[in-house]
Amino acid sequence: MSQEPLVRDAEVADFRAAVLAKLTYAVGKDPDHAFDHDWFEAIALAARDHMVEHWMDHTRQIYRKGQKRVYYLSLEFLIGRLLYDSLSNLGLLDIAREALTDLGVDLERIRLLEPDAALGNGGLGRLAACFMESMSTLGVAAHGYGIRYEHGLFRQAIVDGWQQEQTENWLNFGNPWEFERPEVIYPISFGGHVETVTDSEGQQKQVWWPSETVRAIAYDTPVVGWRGSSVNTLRLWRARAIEDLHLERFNAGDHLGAVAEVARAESISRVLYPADSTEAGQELRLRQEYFFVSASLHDLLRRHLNGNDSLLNLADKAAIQLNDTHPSIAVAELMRQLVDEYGLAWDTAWEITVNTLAYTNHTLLPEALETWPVGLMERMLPRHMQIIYLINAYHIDSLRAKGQHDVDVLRAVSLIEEDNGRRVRMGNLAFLGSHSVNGVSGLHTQLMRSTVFSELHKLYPDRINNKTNGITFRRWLYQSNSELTAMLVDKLGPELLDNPEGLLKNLEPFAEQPEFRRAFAAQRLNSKKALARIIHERVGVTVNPEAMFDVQVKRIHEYKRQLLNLMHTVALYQAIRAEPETDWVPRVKIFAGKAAASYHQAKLIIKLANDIARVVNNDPTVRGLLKVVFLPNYNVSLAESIIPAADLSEQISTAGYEASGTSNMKFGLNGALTIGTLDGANVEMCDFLGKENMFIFGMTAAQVEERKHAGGFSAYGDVAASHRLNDVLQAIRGGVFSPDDPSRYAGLIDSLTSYDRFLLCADFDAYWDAQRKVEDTWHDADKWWRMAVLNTARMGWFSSDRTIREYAQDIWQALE
Ligand code: 26Q
Repeated sequence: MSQEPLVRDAEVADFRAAVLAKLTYAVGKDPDHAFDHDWFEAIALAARDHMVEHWMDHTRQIYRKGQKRVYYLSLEFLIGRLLYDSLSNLGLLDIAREALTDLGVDLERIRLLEPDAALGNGGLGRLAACFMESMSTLGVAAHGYGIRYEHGLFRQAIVDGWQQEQTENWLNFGNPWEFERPEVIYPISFGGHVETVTDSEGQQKQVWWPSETVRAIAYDTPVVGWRGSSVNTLRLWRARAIEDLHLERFNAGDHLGAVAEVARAESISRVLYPADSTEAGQELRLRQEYFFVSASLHDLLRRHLNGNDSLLNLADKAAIQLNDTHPSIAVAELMRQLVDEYGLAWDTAWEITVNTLAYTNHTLLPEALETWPVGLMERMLPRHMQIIYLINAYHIDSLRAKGQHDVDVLRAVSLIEEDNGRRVRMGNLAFLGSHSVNGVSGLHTQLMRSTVFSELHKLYPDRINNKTNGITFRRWLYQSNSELTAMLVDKLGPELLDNPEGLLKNLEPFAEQPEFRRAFAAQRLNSKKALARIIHERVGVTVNPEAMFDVQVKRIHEYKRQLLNLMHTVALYQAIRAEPETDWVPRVKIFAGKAAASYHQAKLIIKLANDIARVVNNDPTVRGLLKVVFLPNYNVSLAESIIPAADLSEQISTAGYEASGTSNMKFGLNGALTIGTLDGANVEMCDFLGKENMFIFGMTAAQVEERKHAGGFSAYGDVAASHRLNDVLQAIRGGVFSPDDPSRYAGLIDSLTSYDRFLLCADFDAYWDAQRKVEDTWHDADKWWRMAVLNTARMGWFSSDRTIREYAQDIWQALE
């Protein structure tokens, strides 16, 4: 950005003065005695002031224009740090850096003090954060709604190779980005019973007499778009007890009981559920879901009525997107508010509900599809259970009226699952209550139509649509890889930053320039050196930055097949030992990711990675040709350091199981090459990049399905057919990596061979072969870096701006 030097000097001076004022009057510190954390707070508050001006302008403008609003309901927003994000989008990053240098403060050092806002588990939560940023960038009038968890996702420590969960305390030093709104408060009720009463006009009404009420209090965080374009609000709810202390009980001498009631209410917003797939229905989780949905719907209906005379036009003025089934109780709650609280007729309310709501599905894994026991629902939300029964009855009646009497079909589309204790199927509820149901990649959407929702799809053939995920380039390129960004801007011009979707492809010709390829490789080496320092600091392993950095970072899950990668690691280790004279490509295998606390198999895989790392890293015969690193506590900030430093991106899920993946896009954008299966968005990446620019291997989703039907989960045949696979399994099973407990992995390997649900053994040889192609390509540096540059050049379509534009056009009708 070229700017008049005088204007710039003035901006630097202004920012410096603003930071000093915040430090003095908001933080209460003298610059001479301020700690780094005080500076962080002062800088954040100064940046926030800039946002607030845009925020108020933007809000007034939306009001004036009566712009349609988009509400993104999500139990997770995996935000990470906000300091560079805010400064960068406001165009203040360089100005702030200079202003602080004048004060003797290093902005980069201060940046590291900010705790990650880790209010999410993984891909789904990070997607919500990318979407919030893109909606602000595109000027969509959006509000995110979620829970202000006091504790985000647990901190992962690795102790003796095992994962240990520690409490995360992101609010310990306060949160300078948010505004508490003590006046925005709603009572949220639970339990009790429902009574049928007849009103003065002889109409029957259902009246819910709840047994318990808590308060939801709003906390707002402004979300600024690129170039400060517009600022939206992320509104997170905190649960408080109705009374801070139950005085009557306290006075009666029941001191503990008085406090317990408060604790029960406030536990709702205490902690994020650390699972990335559903576990047995837990009451507190359902309380969280209902709590934030009810507060958000009250809030948005009230806002609607501030600018409109009635709720009849709600669907014209508001779109509500449900991020997975987690907020799907919204279907029943919106019906309840419209019918019971606002007195609308059932049919009118149903039409408004369906036209306003839309649902995004993120998984097909049967064990991850949310269902709740009918008994629990009846106890906690008796009126909602009635409404769900009624929706179901109308739904089934309408099918019978159309001549559908097939019991299997009726069972499949029912909201109630009858066979495994009676349970409410939240996926079917969200489907029926929405006008749009979308998947997150082409393949995933196709599989939604042919598997879990096949019967509902036949009834509503236009409802399922695809919206392939995307990522915000601001965070995942401009902020996390400023060096590469500067190189791209140098070649393609500063307009690139405003239109990477259109302009990134102009990089293609540079793939043919040896000089540019060298510069591209040199830049990567810088990022790798920085990561090598982090690796040394965190796990004490020295790695060679010239080696190939082969990276798999994501939640640990069997379908993502970190174990397959570890099996390749062992095979490589054995091959290097067997043929020391071969010209092996030096590699660093980098793993990171958290396992759900109760997911034993995933935790054992973490232990195995650490066991393999210890043995391989200390084996002198390997001569440093192979290093294995498990980096603890993977989070957004660590991802920002790892992704720019990756040469090879591992996206190796069993085909048909990864709904989309989004780190695959982040790696590709930063110029890493992908080794992967034809799963999720890898398929579309392959379309855009060309299959010659990726390393694709393994069974297709169709082949996986076929083998499933043939009952082929035994891996004995695969093992018998592959010496290499057999050697790997023998070594792990026999305790080569666990001499302290030689049978530690016997169960893991035995279950893998007898029932290989995710087909690791079936894909092993193909994976090995693809890894050899990776090495051949690495040996041919010209080829490797040409491919790398083309990866960056062709990723423009994977911007979340493109995704949001599609949502806004096709689902929300919310583009100006
Ligand atoms: C549900 C009930 C109770 C407790 C926890 C949960 C729960 C929480 C989080 C269930 C699922 C999740 C998260 C799922 C998730 O992250 N899915 C990922 O979504 C990404 C964005 O669409 C995709 O790219 C990934 O493929 C998908 O795995």
